[in-house]
Amino acid sequence: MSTRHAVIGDVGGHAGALRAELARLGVPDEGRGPIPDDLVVVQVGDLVHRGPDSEEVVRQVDGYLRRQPGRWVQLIGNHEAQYVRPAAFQWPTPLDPTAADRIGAWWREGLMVPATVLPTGVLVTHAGLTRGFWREVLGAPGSAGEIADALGALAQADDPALFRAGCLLQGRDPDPLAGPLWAAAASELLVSWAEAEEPAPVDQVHGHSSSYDWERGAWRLGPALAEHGHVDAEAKHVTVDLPAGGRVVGVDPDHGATPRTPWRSWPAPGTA
Ligand SMILES: [Mn+2]
Repeated sequence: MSTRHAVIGDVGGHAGALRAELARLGVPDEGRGPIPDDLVVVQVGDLVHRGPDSEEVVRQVDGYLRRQPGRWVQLIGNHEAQYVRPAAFQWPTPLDPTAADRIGAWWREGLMVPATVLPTGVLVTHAGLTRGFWREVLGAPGSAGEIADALGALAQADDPALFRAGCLLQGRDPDPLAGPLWAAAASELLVSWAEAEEPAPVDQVHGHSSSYDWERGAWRLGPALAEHGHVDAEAKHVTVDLPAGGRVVGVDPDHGATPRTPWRSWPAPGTA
């Protein structure tokens, strides 16, 4: 039986929106039940904060990670990182201790990881891997598997480089070494690869931020790069084909205090 891989973007504490999407993917009991046998869910991180039900989201995902290991792949986002190391920023409504402890345990037990590779060889991280980070911090590994292994090794070593922020936290100029939990889609991630003369070593899928502003209906990219982009406004996906080769897909629907609708997970092509 072939296995579908669905990549779910940032959930932002919206349990209802998560369940609705899971139900659409075939999860029974209106999205509360087990993941079906023909489906693997990859969630890009930022499960929590913003919306009203962060604790419920964490409780449901904890059930999948504990009872159906392998059917749910959980990546760490910068909002989960708040609970696995000293907080990088102040959040006005932190998680209750049970949810915070669950996230900490996922990290310690290796149930929450910085990167995964889809069966088609596509690299998935929270914010995307910038060219600078790939080259300078990882040493330019040549394949998605080697990149994911290198990021996993940084996690094992609790290396602060993995958590390196960028302009979204520091409010300064784009940082060429912004890490895969923080890189801004337009100014740090896409610009870094668009400047390259050689093809990117991997295709990528990321959440965290979007190179298209859903609120305003406008690109955050300059016109030359936006010309290489394609927007799926129904699903809230942005695909950019890099000028020198390689594809970057953004799947962050940018939910706020209320969920942005409509939105969908990203079905990994070739795994349906
Ligand atoms: Mn994020």
